[in-house]
Amino acid sequence: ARAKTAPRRTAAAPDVAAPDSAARARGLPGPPTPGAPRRLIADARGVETLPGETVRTEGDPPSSDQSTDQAYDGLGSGYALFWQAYGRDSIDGANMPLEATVHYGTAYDNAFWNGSRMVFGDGDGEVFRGFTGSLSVIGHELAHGVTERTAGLAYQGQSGALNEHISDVFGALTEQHSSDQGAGQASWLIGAEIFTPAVQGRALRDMHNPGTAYDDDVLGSDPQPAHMRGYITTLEDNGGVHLNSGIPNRAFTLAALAIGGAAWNGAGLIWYRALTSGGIEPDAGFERFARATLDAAAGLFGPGSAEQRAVRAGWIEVGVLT
Ligand code: ASN
Ligand code: ZN
Repeated sequence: ARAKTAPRRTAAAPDVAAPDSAARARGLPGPPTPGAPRRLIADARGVETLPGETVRTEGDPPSSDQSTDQAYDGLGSGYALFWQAYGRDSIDGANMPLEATVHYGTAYDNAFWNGSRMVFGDGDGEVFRGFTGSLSVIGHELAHGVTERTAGLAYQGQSGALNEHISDVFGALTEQHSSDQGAGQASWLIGAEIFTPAVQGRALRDMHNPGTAYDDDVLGSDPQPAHMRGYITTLEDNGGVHLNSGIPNRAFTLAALAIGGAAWNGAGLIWYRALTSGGIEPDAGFERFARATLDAAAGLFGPGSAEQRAVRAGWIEVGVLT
């Protein structure tokens, strides 16, 4: 079934006026143009100081640096998902510039959203390669910005695991959307590209089969649970936000696969509406969010629709709803 309210919009004609050249010279983006991203990539050149030096802005040709270009292209793909699938114009819905810093720190084994920009390390070369090498990771970090500007899910405990889950959802969907992949062909892997061959790992996380992405003996990390009975109570990782996200992650993939087609149009649209329709408070837990997805599915596809039933079945399967 099709969504009752088609959120897709076509991009507006590009602004005829070229971005102000003085602003461009300072590395600032041109004026807002709905439907077109304004990307700024900076290079920290191996230190942990932000933002770093601006090296590529919107419309610039490819640079000579792979990480810079991966970030630029990846932000373009993330922007395209939110605009084309949901009609959302950037992180804030108002064409906010998409800012990223690459080559952050030395052998830095992570990527993050700092409240205003996405930041990517190069990895240590032993376990991790550069974090810009994975489109699902770039989409994950961009989505942290969207969550912050919408539901504002607090990064602790269940709301924090939901925050992580939302980033995995739109990270995976960024990759699927950019390669026009159906739910059935999707890998559901987050960060499949960033382990070195020395590591026995397929990815950072497997959304469909949580806890199976890598061997925990190698990296010394607890596996993700796939059901509420495995919910992990810990003081580490803000209360296990990167672990317990496995539970809603699996609910999402089950719903997406049952609905079929391109996941950004079905389950992704339902999740986007649940996140942004105003019913989710910053301290929301799994059950509250699950009910918001049922409401969103009913609003988009109708109460009792196959889509709504698929969403409910997903949450029941992982023990969040009964
Ligand atoms: N890569 C992690 C994330 O984006 C960094 C963090 O824990 N904030 O979730
Ligand atoms: Zn995250």
